[in-house]
Amino acid sequence: MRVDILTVLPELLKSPFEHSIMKRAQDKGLLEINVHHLRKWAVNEYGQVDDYQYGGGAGMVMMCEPLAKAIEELSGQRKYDEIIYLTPDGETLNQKMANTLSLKENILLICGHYKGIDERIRQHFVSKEISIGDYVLSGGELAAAVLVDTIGRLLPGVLNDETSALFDSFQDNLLAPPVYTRPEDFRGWKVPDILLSGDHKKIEEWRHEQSLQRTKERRPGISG
Ligand code: 6GU
Repeated sequence: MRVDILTVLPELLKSPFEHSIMKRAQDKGLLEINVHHLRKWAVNEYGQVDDYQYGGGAGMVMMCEPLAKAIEELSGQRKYDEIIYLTPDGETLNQKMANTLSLKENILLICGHYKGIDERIRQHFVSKEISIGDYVLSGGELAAAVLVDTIGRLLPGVLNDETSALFDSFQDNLLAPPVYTRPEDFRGWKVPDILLSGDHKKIEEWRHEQSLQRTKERRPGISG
């Protein structure tokens, strides 16, 4: 999968992809991430990409021209399956959306800043709008990093058996069960006996039961 990202803060999008599983995905050639500085398509020599909003009010709006030119230039190089605008008023990201997006070949992400982007870009170029939750970030970059991470780890071949996505929280609409590692007794806090029993069938039943219980308590809205 190839991901192109349009941003005015490319620096924010470096380190999230340079470690661990995202690094491995890229090293294996399964994920290609290209970050593009929107100022490359600025309207003047000062690098302007935003302007005051019509109707008045505080806060700048990202202008049509730099965004349209950037999107058109990038779209000329490849066909995007989705052009996604990261915005708090988009559809809330969940595991099902991540699963669906992980099947795409090319996606373009647009990171908004200030008051957001001119509505006409949303109407004429954007195919999907995504939020990562009901709270406000100062820009779309951290949301884009979250989106790419959640998609990237689902690409076939990225995770191995030990990190398999099959056992993630949400993969079957259930939260993950609790996990423990050595020692068996830490300050008198014991690992549940069942996990030390060696009875794999019983252990699986216990884990499933824990998942159901957690989901019921913490996500009463979703059904397992
Ligand atoms: Cl995608 N962008 C911003 N600026 N804030 C957010 C968000 C996105 N998702 C949740 N909050």
